[in-house]
Amino acid sequence: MTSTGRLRIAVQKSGRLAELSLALIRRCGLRFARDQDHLACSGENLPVDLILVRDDDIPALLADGTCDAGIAGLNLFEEHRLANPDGATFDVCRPLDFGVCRLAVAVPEDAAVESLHRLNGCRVATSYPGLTRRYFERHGIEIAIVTMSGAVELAPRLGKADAVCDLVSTGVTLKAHGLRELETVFASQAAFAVTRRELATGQRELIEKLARRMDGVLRVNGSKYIMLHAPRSALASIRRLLPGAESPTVLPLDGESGRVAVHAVCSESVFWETLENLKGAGASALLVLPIEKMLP
Ligand code: PRT
Ligand code: ZN
Repeated sequence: MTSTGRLRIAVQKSGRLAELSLALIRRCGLRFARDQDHLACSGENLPVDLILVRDDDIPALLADGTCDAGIAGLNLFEEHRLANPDGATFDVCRPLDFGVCRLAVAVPEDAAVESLHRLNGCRVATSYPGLTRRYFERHGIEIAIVTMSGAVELAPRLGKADAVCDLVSTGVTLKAHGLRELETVFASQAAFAVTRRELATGQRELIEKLARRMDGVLRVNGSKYIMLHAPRSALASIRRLLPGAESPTVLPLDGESGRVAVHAVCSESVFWETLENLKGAGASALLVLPIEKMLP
């Protein structure tokens, strides 16, 4: 807890997670203004300050209690935990469905390496020595780790390593560097984590409130509210066509005994094909609406 009693949440200042982290916090109802120095944002309607830092610093800021909570990649949280086995002083509470990537082993395209075991005795360049070591140890493969803070993809070409273990999302960067992906070492995405240091009751409650709101935001990601009219006789086939809808609401239509209105929350994407199929099954007056928030 900070001396001011305000909650401090660490988020990436700029980079892949920065905008999406702020957008999520905004959708949780926090209004904030950037401070003059652009190093923090002050919450205007809740006692929360957002501290804008490099993502690599976030696990340590939570571990030592400088910040109370934060958003960073699971790759960084787990790497920090492995590097500090006695100091697991934060809890990863929620994966957040963005910043999805994988830490993967890759080798030069023309290398005669068809399985991981062929890397026995080889050098592997990475920025994630802890995760990489754990993976190879679990597979009983001995490697020498070459730790690099960036430009890992260049290591084989520079003669520094035989393979790399680096973050991948589309795989385009690996290809551009003449590398072939072999295996996933760790599946990652952005996550919300909270310090294990002592917090005042009000602070803990505020974190829990924000975490519940994050759940509400995540639940509606990609969900849609569908409204349509249909003949009562077509209800069964229409229900089957509604993507990921649990129990639709069926309402009578005034003066039309054979027809009903159907309202449903669909947890999967609603494509044009879905709507066309619904129409084919007898539905009319179809409306698809975005859902902003949802509490169970
Ligand atoms: O300045 P700061 O230290 O805050 O940022 P950074 O440059 O260290 O990190 P940044 O913004 O690149 O990534 C932040 C987090 O985003 C990472 O810790 C991951 O959790 C997540 N993430 C998701 C990724 C990627 N996707 C990703 N593709 N992080 C990095 N990459 C890099 C990867 O290292 C490689 O260079 O993108 C390249 C590969 O991308 P593809 O699409 O070509 O496969
Ligand atoms: Zn970083």
